[in-house]
Amino acid sequence: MEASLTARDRVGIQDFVLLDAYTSESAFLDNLRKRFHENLIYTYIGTLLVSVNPYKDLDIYSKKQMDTYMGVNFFELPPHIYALADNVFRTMLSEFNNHFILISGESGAGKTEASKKILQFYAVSCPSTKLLNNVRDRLLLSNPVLEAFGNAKTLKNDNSSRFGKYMDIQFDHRGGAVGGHILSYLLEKSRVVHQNHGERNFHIFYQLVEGGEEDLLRWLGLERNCKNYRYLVQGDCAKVSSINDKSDWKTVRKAMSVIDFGESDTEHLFAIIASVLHLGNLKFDADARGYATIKNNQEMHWVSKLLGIPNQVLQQGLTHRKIEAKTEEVIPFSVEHAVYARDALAKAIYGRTFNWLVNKINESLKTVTFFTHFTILILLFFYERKTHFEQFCINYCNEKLQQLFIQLTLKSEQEEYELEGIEWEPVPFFNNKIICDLVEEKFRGIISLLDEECLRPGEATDLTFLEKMEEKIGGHPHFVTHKLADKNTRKTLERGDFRLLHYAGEVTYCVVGFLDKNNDLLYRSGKEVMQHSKNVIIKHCFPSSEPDSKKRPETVVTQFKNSLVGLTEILMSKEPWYVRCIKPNESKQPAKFDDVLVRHQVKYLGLMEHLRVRRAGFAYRRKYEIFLQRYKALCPDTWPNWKGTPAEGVRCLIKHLGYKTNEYKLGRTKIFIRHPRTLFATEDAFQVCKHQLATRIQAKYKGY
Ligand code: AOV
Repeated sequence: MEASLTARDRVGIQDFVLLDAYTSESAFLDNLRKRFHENLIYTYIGTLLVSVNPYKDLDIYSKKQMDTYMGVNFFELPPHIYALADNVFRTMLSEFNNHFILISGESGAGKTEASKKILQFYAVSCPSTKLLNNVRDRLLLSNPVLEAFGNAKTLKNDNSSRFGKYMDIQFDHRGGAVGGHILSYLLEKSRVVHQNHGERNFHIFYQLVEGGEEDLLRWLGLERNCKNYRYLVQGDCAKVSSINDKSDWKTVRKAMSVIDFGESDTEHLFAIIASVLHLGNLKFDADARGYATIKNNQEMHWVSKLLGIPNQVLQQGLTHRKIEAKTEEVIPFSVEHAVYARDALAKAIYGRTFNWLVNKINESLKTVTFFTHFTILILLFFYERKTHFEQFCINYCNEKLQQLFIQLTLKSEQEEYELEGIEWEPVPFFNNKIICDLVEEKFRGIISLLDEECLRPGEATDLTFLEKMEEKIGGHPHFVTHKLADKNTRKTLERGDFRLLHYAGEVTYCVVGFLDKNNDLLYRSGKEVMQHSKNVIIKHCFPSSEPDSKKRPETVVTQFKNSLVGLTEILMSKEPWYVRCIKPNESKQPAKFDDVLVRHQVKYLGLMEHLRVRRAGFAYRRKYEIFLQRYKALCPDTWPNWKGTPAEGVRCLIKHLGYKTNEYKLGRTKIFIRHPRTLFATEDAFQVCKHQLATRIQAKYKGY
C-alpha cells in the first residue's frame, strides 16, 4: 500500500482495481505512465500482473529482492514478478493443485524475460538437494539451447522467439523441482529460407559459422563467412551489435553437454545445420527441355555427405517428383519447381530437427515421480498491421485463450462470492464466441473453408479461397473483404485482403500464401529421399513408417486447431495466473512511453475487460485477520489486542470508522469493499495514526 496521498499521486496506484475511474482507459493509461516514469514497471489488476518493458536494467532482480518476496503476502510489497511466482508456488504447495502462468504480449514486450525471471526465482527459492539441483540446472540450461535454434533477430526484437512454447515444471510435495517438460508449437519455419530486410535466420546458423571450431567447420565444409550462404544474408544483417555469436556458441555447446547431448548427437545435429546451409546454396539450370539440373555439384556433394544420402538418390529427389498414378511415374521438375522443392526440404529438415531437439531436452528433464506441477505458458504473439497465415493462426489462438480467460475469471469470481456467501451480481462482458465460431465452426468456419480448398490441388488458389469465404461467410459482422466493404472501408483494403474484427481490434490478412502454407507440402519423393539417410536424427525425423502420402496428412491449421483444443482442456483443469507484457515504444528505448502504442496494447490484451470483471461488485477484499492486523490501531476497542474472532474485530472496527452498509459486505472469511475511496480513507487515517504514534513514542523516549 502506498504511503500517503501525495505518494499515490506521484507513483500511481499499485492495483488497477483500486483506481477510482476504473472504467476509463485514460485513467488506466495515466496510472501506467506515472509508474513507468518512476521505474515501477509492475502493476496488478487483482492477481494479474501487468509489466511494462523498461528497456534498461533495473536493480530489482537481486538475490536480496528474491529473499524479500519469499513467503510474503501478495499485496504487502510493491508489485513484482517475484511476488506472483512466490504466490503460485505457495498456493500450489498448500492446496496441492496445478497451476499455469500465461505470459502474453506482443513481440519485444518482455515475455521471455518474464519467464526467465520466474525460473530464476524458483532456482533460488526451491529447496535444494544434489538431485534437485541437477534438474534445476537442466531447466535453466535448456533455455540457451532452445533460443539458439528457435530465436532470431527480427525488426522488433534482437532475440525474438519464433515459436510458441509452454514449459511444465514438476515438483515434489516439499516443493523441490523434480522434472520438466517443454512443448513447442508453430515454429516459424519459413525463416529458414527467407528473411525480411533487417532480420536474420535462426541464431544457431550464425553461431556455428562464427564460433564453430576450425576442425568442425572443415568437417562440415563450411567457411567462416556468413556472406557465403544464401540462407543467411537475405535480411542483409548477418552481424548484429547486440549479439555475440561467438560467445553464444560457447554457451550453447556447454549447455548441450549438461543436458545429455552425446558426441554422436551433437555431430549429427551440426551436420544437419550445415547441410541446410549447403542446400540453400544449391542452384539449378534448365536443360534443353527446360527441366531442372543441378548446377553446383560441390554443394551437392556436401549435402549428400552430411545427410548420409547417396548423391544420385538426392539429385533425383531434388529434381523429380513421383506422382501417384496406376504405375508409379516420375516427372522432372522445372527450375522453379526445383527451387520450391529445395526450400520445402530445407524447412522440413529444420522444422523436424527442432522437434527432435525439444524431445531430446524433454528426455533429459524427465522425472519418474512427481506430485504436483504447474505450467508456464508463453504465448507467441505477433501484431502487425497486415499479416499472413502464421499470424492468422496466432490470432486465432489468442481469441481462444481470451475466451478461456473470461470463462475462468468469471468462474473464479463467482466461486469466491459463493464460497463467501455473498450474492453474485452478473457482469456484462463481450463474449468473443462469435469470432471463435467464425474461425473454427465445422463446415462453414474459415478453417474448414481453407482445408476444403486445399483438397482441390491444381484448381484452387488463394483467390478462390477468398471467393469461397465471401460466398459462405460474406454476411458475418466480423468479416469483410474489398468486395464486400462499403465505400470508405474499401479504401483501406486491397483486393487480396480479408479483415477480421477480433475482440482486440481489426486485423487485415493478406490471403497470398494461405493455401501453400496450410498444405506445407513436402513432395513425396523428398520425404522418401530422407528415409535413405544415415544421419540418425534425420532417420528419426523421417521414419519410413510415416503414413503414406496417399492418405492426406492433416493440414497445418487443423493440426494447430487440434493442439489448441488439447491445450485449452489442460488449462481448464488448472488455476490460472496471468502476466501481461506491454511494450512502451517501438524504438527499444528506455524512459519513452508512447501513449498510442500502449493504449492499443491495453486494448488487445483485454486489460479493461479484465478490470471490469475483476471490479464487478467489489473492488477490494481481504481476509479478516489481515485487514484487522493492519487497521486495528484506528479503533480503541481493537487496539492494541483484539480478544475475539477476527471477523468480530473487523465488524467492530468498521462500525467505529462509520462504513456505510452499502459500501461493504462481510463474507465467511473476508471483508469485501465496494469502492476504493472507502479503503483509501481508512488507509490515509492509518498513515496519520502511524505518524502520530511514532511522534508520541519519540517524545516519550526523548530524555533517555
Ligand atoms: P518477448 O519475449 O516478449 O518478445 P523479450 O522478453 O525477448 O520479448 O524482451 C525483449 C528485450 O526487452 C529483452 O531482450 C531486454 O533487452 C528487454 N527487456 C524485457 N524485459 C525486461 C526487464 N524486465 N528488464 C530489463 N529489460 C527487459 V518475442 O520472443 O519477439 O514475442 O517473440
